[in-house]
Amino acid sequence: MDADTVDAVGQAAEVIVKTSNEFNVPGILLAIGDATGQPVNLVVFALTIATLFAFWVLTRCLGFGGGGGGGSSNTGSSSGDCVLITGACGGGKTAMFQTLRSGEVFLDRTVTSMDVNEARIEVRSEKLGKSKRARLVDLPGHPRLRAKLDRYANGAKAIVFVVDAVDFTSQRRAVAEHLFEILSHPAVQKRRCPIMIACNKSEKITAHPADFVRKRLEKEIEALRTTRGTLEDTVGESGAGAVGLDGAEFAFEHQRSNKVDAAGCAVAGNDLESVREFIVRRG
Ligand SMILES: Nc1nc2c(ncn2[C@@H]2O[C@H](COP(=O)(O)OP(=O)(O)O)[C@@H](O)[C@H]2O)c(=O)[nH]1
Ligand SMILES: [Mg+2]
Repeated sequence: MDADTVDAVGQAAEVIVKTSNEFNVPGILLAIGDATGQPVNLVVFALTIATLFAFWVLTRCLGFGGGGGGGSSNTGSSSGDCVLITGACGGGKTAMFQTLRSGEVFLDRTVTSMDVNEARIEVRSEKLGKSKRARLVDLPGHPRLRAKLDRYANGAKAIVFVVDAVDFTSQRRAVAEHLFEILSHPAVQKRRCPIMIACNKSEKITAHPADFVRKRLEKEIEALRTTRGTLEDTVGESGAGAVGLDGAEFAFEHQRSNKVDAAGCAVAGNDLESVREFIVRRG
């Protein structure tokens, strides 16, 4: 049970106590006890459990207590077990989400969408010989990523950052800015979310290898760090956390709160073992 549910159950217990005072519940229970031939304590116990259970089911159905789903909740999936799939538009997030969900390659059927896709699915890594149930969230690339991240980061356990490995060079600045937002996000740091840079479309001969993408992103983030450091105090007013170490050129391994790895993958051909392995290990 998560914090919201515990809270809701607490409120339910209060209602039961109040109601019992108003309606002379002890008297009614005595009558039920007499009629059923059960000791009154047992009847009270059974009724309390039934009421709490009904209340819990009700709170789940109404969407309290962590469900996310892109609704109006400002905490996203607060149960803390989300694997966020994020990155710039066109990288293949939705194709990856749908392929992981259905097990069938899902290509050329996606339309650019601002909708958040969310599903609880079983992810299997053949390499690890293990499966894990995880709640996947396809978080669309958005100029105002921060708003979406704020909504979902509090429930994130791990992040798959999808990069188009073919178009990477032309998009590298925007991709780095996007990743910077994630790395500096207070909730992402606080929750110590592991991050996988998934270099998608690797089946294409023109795709850049994961190591190249990783190193190039380190350089771009270093450049951003320098400009942002002189423009604003990112650690101060914005609430963002520090990225990298003072006095050292940026490297992902300096990111103390988040382990960052990069690996190639391709939704095409369902070559997603690196992503599945990451989710099973870290999700
Ligand atoms: N060649 C190739 N194309 C892909 C792959 N994954 C996704 N795509 C295509 O890339 C485009 C954008 O994919 P989409 O999932 O909508 O990207 P999103 O904006 O990140 O959600 C679509 O035309 C996909 O069919 C891949 O592994 N290889
Ligand atoms: Mg999409």
